[in-house]
Amino acid sequence: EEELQAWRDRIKRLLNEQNAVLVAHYYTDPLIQALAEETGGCVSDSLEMARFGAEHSADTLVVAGVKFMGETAKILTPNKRVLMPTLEATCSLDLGCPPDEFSEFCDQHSDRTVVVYANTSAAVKARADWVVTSSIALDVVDHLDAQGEKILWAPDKHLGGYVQRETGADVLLWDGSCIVHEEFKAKGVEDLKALYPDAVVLVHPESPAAVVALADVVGSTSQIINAAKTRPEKRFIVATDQGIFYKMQQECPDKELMVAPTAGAGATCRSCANCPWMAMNSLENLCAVLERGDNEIFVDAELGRKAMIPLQRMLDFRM
Ligand code: CIZ
Ligand code: SF4
Repeated sequence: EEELQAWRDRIKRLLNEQNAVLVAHYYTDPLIQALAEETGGCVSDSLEMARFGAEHSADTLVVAGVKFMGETAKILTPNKRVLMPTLEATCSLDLGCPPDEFSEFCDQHSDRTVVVYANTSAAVKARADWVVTSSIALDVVDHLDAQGEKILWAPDKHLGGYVQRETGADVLLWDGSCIVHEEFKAKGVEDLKALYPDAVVLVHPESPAAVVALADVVGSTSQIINAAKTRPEKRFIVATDQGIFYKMQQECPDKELMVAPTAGAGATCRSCANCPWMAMNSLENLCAVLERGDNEIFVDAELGRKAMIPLQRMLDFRM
C-alpha cells in the first residue's frame, strides 16, 4: 500500500511537471482509472477518450489502453505528444485486420461504403469511409442504410452481425473477433439467470450472437454503465471486460454486479473477461514512461491525414 502510494505520488508530480493528462479506458487496472479521475484526466470508452484528448489543452496525452487508442489520439492531435505505458498492448481485432489484405478486400467490393471499428490500425482507418465505436455503430449504419448505401464492415464479425440484424442494412462482414468477448457463453448466462431470475443481462455487442440474444440491454461500455445506473433492478449479469466493474460499482454502489460466465472458468479460458493487452498497463510502466519520455506514439503524417477524415466524421456525427 505504501509502495502504491509512492507510485501514485510520483505519477501525479510528473503529470503536473509535464503538463500531461492521463486518459484511461474502462478496461484498465482500477488503480490507473482512479488515478486518472484524481488528476483531472478521463476514464471512458474509446469514443470519449478520443474526444477528451482532442479537446484537452495539455501538451502531452498519456493514453492507458491499447495501441489503437494511442494512435487515434495522435491522428486527432498530431501536435501533441502522445505517450503510452506500453507499446506492446494491442488488440485481437487490430491484429486480425492486416492493412494490405483489408485494402484488397475493399478493392474487391468497391461498391460498398467502408465502415471500420475504432479498434483498427491507422492504415485500416485510412482506407475507410467511416470509423465508428460500438456506442454509435447502429446510428451510423442506420444513417447510411437510409441513403441506400451497402456496407463493408470490419473487423468485428459479432458487432457487425449485431448491427446487420438491428438495422437490416446490407452488411458484408470481415472475419475478426475480440478474444475477450468471444469467450462469453450463452449456456453460462442462462444457468446464472436461472439462479438469479431477477438479474438484468447487460451485453457488449462484441459478444457472440447467442449471448446477445439473452441480453436485456445490448450496448457499449458507457451504455452498459448507464443501464446499471438507471434501471430500477438491483442485480446485473454483465458480459464485458471485468475492468468495467470499477466504474460501474462507483456509479451504483448499492447494486450487485456479476460477470457473465466465460468458456473455461479456469482450464481453457485464455482471457477470462479480462483483456490481456489492457492488463499490460500498470502504475509502474505509467510512471516509467513519464520519467523516460519513451513509448511515444508516431503516425505517418500522410496516413494520419487520411485516417483523420473518417475519424472526424465519427466525432462530428450526431443523429
Ligand atoms: O472492447 C473494446 O476494446 C472496447 C469496448 C472499446 C471501446 O470502444 O471502448
Ligand atoms: Fe481488443 Fe477485445 Fe481487448 Fe478490447 S477487450 S482491446 S476489443 S482484445
